[in-house]
Amino acid sequence: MGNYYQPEIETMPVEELQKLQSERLVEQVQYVYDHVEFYRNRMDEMGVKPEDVKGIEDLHKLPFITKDDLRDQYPYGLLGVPLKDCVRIQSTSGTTGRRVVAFYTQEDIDVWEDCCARAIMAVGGTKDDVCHVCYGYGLFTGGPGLNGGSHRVGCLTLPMSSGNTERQLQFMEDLGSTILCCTPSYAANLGEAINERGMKDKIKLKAGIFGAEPWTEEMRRNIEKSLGIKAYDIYGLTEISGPGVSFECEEQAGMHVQEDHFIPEIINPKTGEVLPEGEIGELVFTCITKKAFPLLRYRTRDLCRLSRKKCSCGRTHIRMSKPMGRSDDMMVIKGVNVWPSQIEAVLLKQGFEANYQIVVDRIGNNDKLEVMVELTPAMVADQTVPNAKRVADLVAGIKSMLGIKAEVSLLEPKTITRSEGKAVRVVDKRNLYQMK
Ligand code: DLL
Repeated sequence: MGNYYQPEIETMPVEELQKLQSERLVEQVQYVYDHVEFYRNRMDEMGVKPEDVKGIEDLHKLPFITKDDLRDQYPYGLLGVPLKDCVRIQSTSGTTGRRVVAFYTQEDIDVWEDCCARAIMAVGGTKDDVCHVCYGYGLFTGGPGLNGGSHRVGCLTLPMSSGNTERQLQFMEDLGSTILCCTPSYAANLGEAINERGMKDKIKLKAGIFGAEPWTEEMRRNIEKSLGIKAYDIYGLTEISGPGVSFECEEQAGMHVQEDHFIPEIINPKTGEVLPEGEIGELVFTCITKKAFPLLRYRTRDLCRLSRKKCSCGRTHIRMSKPMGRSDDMMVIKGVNVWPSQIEAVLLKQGFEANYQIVVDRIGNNDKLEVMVELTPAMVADQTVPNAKRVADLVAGIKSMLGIKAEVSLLEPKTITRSEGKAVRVVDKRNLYQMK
């Protein structure tokens, strides 16, 4: 089993890294032009020839590719190799429209698992660890990706998949799980279950690798407290490979993008203009090593910022901030741009847990924002603060965050269904077509 902290790559001086990216990009552009008719047509239409791309400074000359393109090309339109050279498919969890199917050669799987192994090493994982993976297995990339990474590091891997909390806790206790991999909402649920059963001292967890959905810093603190661990963020998407496209190091201050494989850009989602480092915009990725499903300038719809600031862990790979939401998650309520994560931040700041639901409706011409949140058991026990005050504080907090008034209601603990994978927290009854 290898050492998947790869300092010769992960701490490479930025100029060398960019040289490597340029070489790989030039090769990759020629590769997709030669192997994927879709790209050849797009580039021909735009009058761009492969030889016009001489390095990363020419990336902007290439066309973007969107989720709609992937859907139009479903299933084989973007394949860069004959189907017989593919060994795996994975698929997005999308609930609307056609699913996106991504293909992998064995080498693509190796790169992906390497990235996940690096993520596990970055949180202190070694072959002495017991890595408990309760992301879903199957078409979703979470389980297979972290599972493969865990094998590469040499951890004892528990391929738990999601759900069945009793069984999760039993294995966690009996087998001494030390690293937990799941969605942050499921980590919060496991923390709740462990504390309810008074079994925290029987759990050996030290770190968690949580991603696949947005989560706030407040939620990180709550999870760290309830599980007694350090909680690290991991990001990725099926189209680009899966988890491990970027991940946090011990600094917990942004996720290092695996730049030897993926080149990130931030663009203005409305105009497509590339934005300077530090500005918030839509994240775009170009894969420079993938062969079966080679995406160039793929628009993720995730909104975040990039930072080249030196990280004290020694890694030189650029960091991305936590995605603040997706451009298509953004709701326009009473003319104001609202991301669910902003409401979550207010709830958690005021001592609530991330057990909430947001309902948006339109009565006549007026938008109505309703936030329902569970009281915590501690709040129920504490009679000194009246619920009316808790509601008033939340209404004021949301007003000050968003500038709009919400109707807030408090629910009894455990009334909102717990999620085992990605949580669904917003119900928009207006059926509007949101920002594309
Ligand atoms: O969610 C891959 C993954 C699995 C990532 C396990 C991390 C851990 P998809 O189902 O294709 O793939 O969904 C990708 O999920 O575009 C983001 O909107 C969101 N997402 C993923 N990671 C994060 C994160 C997996 N750390 C979509 N924070 C992405 C916020 C995230 N959003």
